[in-house]
Amino acid sequence: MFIDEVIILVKAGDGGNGCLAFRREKYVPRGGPSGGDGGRGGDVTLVASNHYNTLLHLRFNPEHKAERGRHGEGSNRSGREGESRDVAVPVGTVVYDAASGEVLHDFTAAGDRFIVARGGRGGKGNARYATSTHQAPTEHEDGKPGDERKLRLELKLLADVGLVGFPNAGKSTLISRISAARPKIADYPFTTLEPNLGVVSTDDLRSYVVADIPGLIEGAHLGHGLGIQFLRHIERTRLLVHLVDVSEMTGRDPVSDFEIVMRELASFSEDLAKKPMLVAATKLDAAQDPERIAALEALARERGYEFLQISSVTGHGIDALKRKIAEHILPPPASNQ
Ligand SMILES: Nc1nc2c(ncn2[C@@H]2O[C@H](COP(=O)(O)OP(=O)(O)OP(=O)(O)O)[C@@H](O)[C@H]2O)c(=O)[nH]1
Ligand SMILES: [Mg+2]
Repeated sequence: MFIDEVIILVKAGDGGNGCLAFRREKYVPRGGPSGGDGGRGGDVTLVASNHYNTLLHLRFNPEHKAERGRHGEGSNRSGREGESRDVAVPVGTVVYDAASGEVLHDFTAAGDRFIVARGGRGGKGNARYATSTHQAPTEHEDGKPGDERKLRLELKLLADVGLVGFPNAGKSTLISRISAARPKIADYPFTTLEPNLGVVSTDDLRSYVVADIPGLIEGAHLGHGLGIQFLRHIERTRLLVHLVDVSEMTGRDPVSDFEIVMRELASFSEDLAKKPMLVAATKLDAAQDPERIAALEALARERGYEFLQISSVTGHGIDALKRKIAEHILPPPASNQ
């Protein structure tokens, strides 16, 4: 249903050319053929990695080339092999040939490798063609070109982070602020009728997926409001961000909003209620009464949750929230790739 997709071009290294040469040495008249073979070109290999959970890094970087093989040289020296190139993709990526639509590979486990473009063979040098009756061969071969192909990569997105809260708490506004998702936003409850997913990129070009789901109200587990059915979309997330509107516009108490949503989560599933969670007070720009915020903060901290204050309108606290989320769910930066 939610699919991340990217087209990339992969080009393996060409093989190096075989060399045409004859031995030339003092006191050795008419030395034999001595042209070395060209080196093989490098391969391009896709490797499944847990360090990525979207294809965003490839969108910025759609071309991947491996090095060509070196040409052969005289004195029977073969050319060096071209260096191969690994390209990391998230586990769950399906690789298609973009031209034919054929499925080439389905990555299911970290560390899985699949060669998508093979390097060209190096050409033979003239030394290879020598026989007893053909002692001064001038034949030599050019290297073969490396494979080049366009691939379409597809990844079914699973949300890493779920946004929960009352209707109108500002969930859709937040996801539109931190990702390219453009869900409908309006000043009435139940604007969001179906989950939206957004890919959020961090400063170091990593990314995670956030799900915005319809708001919860008291009795949601009994079928009130839009019902609790959408919570299954966030059952497998690693972190919840609980948004609580602290502006006076709600006419309600943020502490009781918070407790109602927590009760609904627990009625749906104990696991969901026990998931790691950040609590974010929203609409700071429209909140007049610091007491309301302080009361919510005290409750959140008492329950062991980190507490942040944001405004999606002014941008206040948004970067801090993005960083906090990344700290919770992303592994430390990969040392290579
Ligand atoms: N002043 C102010 N208004 C905000 C802020 N964030 C959201 N809003 C407004 O609050 C209203 C509801 O925002 P949504 O993002 O649609 O809320 P939601 O939580 O997705 O609501 P549902 O989809 O109905 O559950 C909209 O009118 C937004 O413009 C904020 O930081 N400050
Ligand atoms: Mg919404």
